[in-house]
Amino acid sequence: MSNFIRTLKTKVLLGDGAMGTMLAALGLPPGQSPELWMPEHPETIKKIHQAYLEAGSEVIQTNTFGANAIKLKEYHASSLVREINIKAAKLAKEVAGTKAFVAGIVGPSGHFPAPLGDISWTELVEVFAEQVQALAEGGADFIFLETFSDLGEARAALYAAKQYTSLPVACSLTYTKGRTLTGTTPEVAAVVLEAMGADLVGANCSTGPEELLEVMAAYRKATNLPLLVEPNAGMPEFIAGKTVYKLSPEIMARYVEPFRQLGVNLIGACCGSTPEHIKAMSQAFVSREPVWPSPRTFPTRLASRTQVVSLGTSELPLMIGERINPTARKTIAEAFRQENWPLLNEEARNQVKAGALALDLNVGVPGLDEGHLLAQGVQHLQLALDVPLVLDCTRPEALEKGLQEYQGKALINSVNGEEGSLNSILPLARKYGAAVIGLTLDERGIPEKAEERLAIAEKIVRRAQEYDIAKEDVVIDCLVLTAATSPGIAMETVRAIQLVKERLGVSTVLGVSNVSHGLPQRSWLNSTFLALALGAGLDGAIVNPLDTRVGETVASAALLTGRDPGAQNYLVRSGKTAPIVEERKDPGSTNKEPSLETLHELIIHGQQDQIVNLLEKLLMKAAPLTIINEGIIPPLERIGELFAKGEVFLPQLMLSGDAAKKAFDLLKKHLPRQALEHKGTIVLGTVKGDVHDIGKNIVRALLENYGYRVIDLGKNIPAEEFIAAVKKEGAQILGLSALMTTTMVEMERVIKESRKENLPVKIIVGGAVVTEDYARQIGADGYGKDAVEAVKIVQALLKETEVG
Ligand code: B1M
Repeated sequence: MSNFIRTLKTKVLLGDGAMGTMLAALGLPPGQSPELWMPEHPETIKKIHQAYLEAGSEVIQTNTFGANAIKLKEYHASSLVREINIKAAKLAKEVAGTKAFVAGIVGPSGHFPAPLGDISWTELVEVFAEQVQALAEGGADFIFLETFSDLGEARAALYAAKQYTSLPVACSLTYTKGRTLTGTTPEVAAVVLEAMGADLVGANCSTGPEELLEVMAAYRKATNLPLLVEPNAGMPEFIAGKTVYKLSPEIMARYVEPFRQLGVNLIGACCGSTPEHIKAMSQAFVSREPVWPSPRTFPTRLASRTQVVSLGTSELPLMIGERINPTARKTIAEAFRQENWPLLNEEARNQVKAGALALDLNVGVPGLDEGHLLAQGVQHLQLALDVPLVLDCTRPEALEKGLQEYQGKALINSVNGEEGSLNSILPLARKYGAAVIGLTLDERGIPEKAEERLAIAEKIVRRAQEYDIAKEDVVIDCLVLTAATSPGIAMETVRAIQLVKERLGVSTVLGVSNVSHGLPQRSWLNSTFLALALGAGLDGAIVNPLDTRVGETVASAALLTGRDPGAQNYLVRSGKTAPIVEERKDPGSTNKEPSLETLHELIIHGQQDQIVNLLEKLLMKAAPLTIINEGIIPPLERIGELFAKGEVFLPQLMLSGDAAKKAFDLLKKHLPRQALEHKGTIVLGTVKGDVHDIGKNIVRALLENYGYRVIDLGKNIPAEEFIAAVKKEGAQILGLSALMTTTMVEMERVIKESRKENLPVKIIVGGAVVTEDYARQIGADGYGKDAVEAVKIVQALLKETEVG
């Protein structure tokens, strides 16, 4: 065990505060990279480390937050990664000596993993591996991954740190309203990161210490690992052109003891904090003794990016949907062949709607590339649904591809007692932080007797533990053969489950449907056998959730075996009580009524596949502009509200945006072309920093349909580009769109710059947050509340130009 971890076990350590805030105060020019500034100013960096050390910090953080190849590329300096990280670690070490530990800081790349973003797992791992190796070489005592807002990216960074260094690794995410940007809770983070091998987990940055109290309490509930917290000195506020953090050293100090009492082991501060904050915090400790939770064990926990589900003796039996499996289903095999992800998503959604709390994903179609399909399947399913996935694949190379893409804690289906299987699958489970199903078969096949199956189960558990896989992460499947060939044999499986539960105490799962293979009325046999297995202690079943008899059996057996206290689940399932959490209404399957409400639902759920079909029908009843105004805009507003309330997260927002775009792209072809009135050229775009373009595209389509020449520059457009285009195209009108309060200020800049150049152009602005007042205030010539209004304003402005 490293000295750092040993120390943490016995003493709560004090971290340091902000680097950026201090650098700005000591002369870092605005817009410059702090990491690239460092080699020329080593004494300034050391001065900051020294100030924190003197204030009481026992952990000093390297100035390397953005020192990865992707961030440095923005400054054409990606070749300097190694040099800068080594240098920064050495500088920190020189100051820290033996008085403090050096944390090798790694910040996010600025890109989300695909499909949410544009970067692959392999690229992310390469980028982080380069940085962590250099930090280790420079002498860091541990790697500190901080301010991650996406669990997928954090997983890649953690993987790189564990695989490419032998240092302990701390991993910290940033939270707003209890979730990261892409919807991860502290509980999910704890489960996933612990399984991936993190040595310390926690939260930094965020909105300040008050909110992080609850976040840290949730972490402590979910893990026995050491915890860390480093809050901002409050929410950043923009006052008189400057970013201000309002929490004083005294206020920050008040949170030190509450954090220690919650069980946090490393307490520091983030943006806006200074050595004064750290000094006040160091004086606020009543004791340095860590507060550890009383000893406890956890059930088997699986997680998606947003939720944890548990499997174990005191949990409700877990229903795992079996239907995405091409083995006996031609439609599924065909869907994989065609890579028809909408159909597979729908198959998945239907199972979840029917009560599945996890989904088995089997992509094994002979002749197809299983690794590619598993990776793609994982990407699509995890974007569309919140339930954890069970990766049903025994080919290690293919399985590895799926595990890389999975952003939660998967369940691998499966390993068995054969040496080849144990030696290839267990290391993958360890490396990628997955739980694993162990099948009770080996080189000799499936043993007949329950005792022999127990022996294989014992071997699998032991071997998993040798690979450092926790016992609770091994789930035993005692296997059932079809009752058609040997009717009595099913009871041997039931006996094996009982033995495994009694002797090994691990969780159990069972692929149930095999029992009825080749027999009529399969549902009778499946549900009866399931009831017997649940009675023997089965914890989870891989079943067809659409078979209502199966769902009813699970709910009834849960009640009868004492796993459903207060019969809460039973009452919900039997329709006697409303579900505690109301599900988002699901539009369900094919061939909807062609109504605007259906279009709303499809956009809210980001279901693109049925949109074209629906629109074709809707266009027979309503004008394209009506469908845009009444069918596309209201659901986007609704999803925006849900997003603002923290009820949906960025991935869903993106899916809805994509669905709306698809609808709009079709509708715009149907917009009637109007007679040309005053021909003119309009340069249009969404301003810098803003990637919203649906509204701008509507404005463009209407203008074009009115016969104007529109030069659409796209989104995220800097002022200079707008100005250059106006000059080049000889445009009479410049149209600016912005959707966020943070980017509408950019409009003012564009207007100022174009006025400075005396451009003979009229400027019109618009976008959700822009008001007529604001438009006037920033000197725009016109404001369009919506696209129709925008056309009218353009017409009027062009008339003015002519008159002028
Ligand atoms: Co984002 N987003 N989003 N988003 N998003 C909003 C705007 C937000 C209000 C949601 C919310 O929190 N309630 C919020 C902004 C909050 C604020 O600043 N007050 C927000 C946020 C915070 C974000 C991110 C920061 C989220 C994050 O990462 N934390 C991020 C920002 C990324 C960036 O830009 N740097 C982000 C990302 C995204 C997606 C990429 C996922 C996606 C956009 C996809 C795309 O556009 N290609 C998205 C979406 C879909 C939305 C909402 C839900 C819908 C926007 C939309 O298309 N509306 C939105 C919530 C909302 O607006 N209620 C939201 C429909 C569209 C037709 O309306 O664009 O207003 P609108 O256009 C209208 C009129 O305003 C006018 O005509 C159009 C047609 O009638 N108009 C003009 C527009 N431009 C005009 C120009 C003119 C004249 C009229 O003259 C030139």
